[in-house]
Amino acid sequence: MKAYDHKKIERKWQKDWEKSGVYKTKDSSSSDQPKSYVLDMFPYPSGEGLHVGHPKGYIATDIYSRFKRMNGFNVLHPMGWDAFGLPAENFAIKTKTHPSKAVEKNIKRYKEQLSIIGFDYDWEREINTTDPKYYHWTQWIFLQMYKKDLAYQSSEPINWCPSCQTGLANEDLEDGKCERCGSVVEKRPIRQWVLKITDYAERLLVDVDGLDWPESIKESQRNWIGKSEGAEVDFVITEVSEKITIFTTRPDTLFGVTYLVLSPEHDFIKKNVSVITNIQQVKDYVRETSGRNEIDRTSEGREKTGVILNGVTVINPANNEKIPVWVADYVLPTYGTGAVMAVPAHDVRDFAFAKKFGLKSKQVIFSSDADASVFTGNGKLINSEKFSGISCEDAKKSITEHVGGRFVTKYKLRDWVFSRQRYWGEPIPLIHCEKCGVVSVPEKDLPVMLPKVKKYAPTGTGESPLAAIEKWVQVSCPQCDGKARRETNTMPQWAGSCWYYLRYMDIKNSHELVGKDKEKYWDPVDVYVGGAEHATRHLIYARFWHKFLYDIGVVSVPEPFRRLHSVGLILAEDGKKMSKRYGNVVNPDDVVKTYGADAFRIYEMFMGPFSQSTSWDTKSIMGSRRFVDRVWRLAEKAMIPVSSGGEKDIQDTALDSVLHSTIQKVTRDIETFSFNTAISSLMILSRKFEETEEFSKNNFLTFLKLLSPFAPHISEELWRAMGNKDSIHLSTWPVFNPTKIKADLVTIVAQVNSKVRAEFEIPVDLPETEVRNIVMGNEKVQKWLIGAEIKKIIFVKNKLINFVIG
Ligand code: ANZ
Ligand code: ZN
Repeated sequence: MKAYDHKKIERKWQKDWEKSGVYKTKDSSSSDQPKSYVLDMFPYPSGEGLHVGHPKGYIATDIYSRFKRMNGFNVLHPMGWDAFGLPAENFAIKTKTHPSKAVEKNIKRYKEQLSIIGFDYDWEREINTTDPKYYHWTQWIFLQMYKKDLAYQSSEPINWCPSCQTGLANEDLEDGKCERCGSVVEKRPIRQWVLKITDYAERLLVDVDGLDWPESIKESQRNWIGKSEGAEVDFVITEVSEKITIFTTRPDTLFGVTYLVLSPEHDFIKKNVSVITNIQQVKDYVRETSGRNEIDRTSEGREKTGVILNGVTVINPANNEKIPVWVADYVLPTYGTGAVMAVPAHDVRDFAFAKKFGLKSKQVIFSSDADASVFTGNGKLINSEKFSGISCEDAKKSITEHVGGRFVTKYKLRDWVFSRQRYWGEPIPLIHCEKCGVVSVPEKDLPVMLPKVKKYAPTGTGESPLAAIEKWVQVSCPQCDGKARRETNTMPQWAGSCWYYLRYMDIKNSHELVGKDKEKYWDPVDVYVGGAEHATRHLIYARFWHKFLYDIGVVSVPEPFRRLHSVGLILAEDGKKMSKRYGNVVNPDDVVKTYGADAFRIYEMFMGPFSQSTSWDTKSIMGSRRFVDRVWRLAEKAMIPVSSGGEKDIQDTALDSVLHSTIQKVTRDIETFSFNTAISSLMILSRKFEETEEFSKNNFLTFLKLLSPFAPHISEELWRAMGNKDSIHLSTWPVFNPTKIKADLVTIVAQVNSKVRAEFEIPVDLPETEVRNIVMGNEKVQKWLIGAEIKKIIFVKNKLINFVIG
């Protein structure tokens, strides 16, 4: 038998699969099979092409979807391109190619790179978010939101990236910097379209609990939504008949309030210029802090700044004390009421501020640790008049009532700034009419096509480049036919990915975004795989849109993604992130060329637990290739009985036992995404075949089936060479027979006071309680234990159990 020629064989089967359509998804209406919807987070096709880290998740879904198909499921495993947005546009600007051209080219390259890895995607369902037939429906969803008052215009200061020259959502920041380019983000007031995601905050929070997602991602979502239960309390101003309302989660500390703090953006300052006697100083401070980002402002360690408002005092409603009012940027305008009551004795930031400006501090909760300068815990109240002595929990309620406060719930989640002042995005389908105001583009006129332009670089004026295309901008009003102008902002890069998984279900539908029957059949996605970096962006946005679509009856289930797995990064050999910048990128094309797609796939799944990050190691991939070669040689052995006159049914109980326990393990491991341990049992089984003199062809075919999701090419080649007409990938997954599995046994010694009294053969890894039962039920041991008091039991798994008696 010749050596395994991966180049020839892999290409051959890739062509064959494409031609024969083995992976074509059956339409829901014609299928009575159960469905399995397996989805990758679709990539944006960047100019750099794929590196070996990208396919890791795709390999996992490929294995899983093949496994489901062999288990009788109708599988939907599609792929597409998230091609609008900043990454694509910034690349286009850098390389001076029009974004549409660049995207086309990059998609072609990505597809080539994916095709040589041998994925089972049904390419008839390919999605491209920049295709007007696709963004037609992205615009349609926006219009429905607009009609339901979930989209509104705002001129509040928003995050502005000075380099990308566009407004950004909170979710687009990383440590106060633009997630795309790393520039420090400023605050700028710019007219924006905003989506009222906060209307969904509570539902987004509650429904997290029911999701089969990694706990860490669920926790990030909860924190991002950030629900706080607290109280709003009014503080009356002495000098003017006005009040300042604060939000606190600790109304129990009201007797310890020594001053109030307003955010520099607070309306009170603008409205009371004549009352504040040091107004110039205050204005200077407000100007100085405007544009500072929130992360900076609120970090605990940062040096506090602020200015007192002279001429203004307020009354603490708990004890009627007069206290000063300050303005400081550690209070944000966008949370709570934009004003806080300061309790230096029990809040870290208030303490730092009070210390710097020499303000009073009053302890109102008892703490046994007298040295601590700030005590943020709970306990019994002190110095709180008639409330002294009661617990914080009780005081929260009674003091709020005492001061006439209101119990409220606040969320950290902010409404989603949804417009970008950039070219490469979906046009927002609205029209501004001088007479009628904002008017929706009629649904029959969708999609609003993104015009082809020569100049697409951002303008920096707060206007999108589209604003300069007069021919496109000028329209007649759909309502009054008068002069009107199109909205020129575009949607953010996250828009298209909010609902793409619905389109795969019904890609060709031209009158609905998804047909009812198809949606009912396929929804929700059963297993979704992608990077953990999407924990609070894509995964919150998509859940929001899905819930909205649920409310308007477009989808039939309240959550889009039932189960989620995050992919651990593949780092470069030097342990750094793979990046062109560091020159440490490994290209999958080269790896596939040298070692073959099957070895590449096996290697990536064998590197470690799927969700853990691991460094690439070219030496180790040789090990995977050797495994592939071993399988190739084994086939020869399996085929001998056939050529020498018919197949013998060889009985080999030892091999049978390993084979069946491997079926059991691989089945369970694929279901739970434990691919590395599945591969390791396949390797053990292959060695068992090697050690066995003669084995039946059927046993080897079973092994090939188990291997086929991981190594689809070689398994197909050998399967067919052994006389099978149809693809191995359409064959039936093997079922293990428990009676054939003989558990591995170990010998364990039983001791009493360290003297060996008996030996036992027990199954490997038997837990202590079971071993104890077996051993204590045995006469040889029992006679030493009768009447004695067992003081301690020492247990060493698979080795010994020792009873220490008195
Ligand atoms: C008084 C107090 C005393 C507070 C104490 C805490 C501890 P979470 O839990 O994150 O919701 N706060 C309220 N609005 C704010 C704003 N706009 N900018 C900055 N800080 C603000 O935080 C709620 C607490 O954060 C509130 O409770 C308030 O400080 C502060 F011993 O009020 B607290
Ligand atoms: Zn009009």
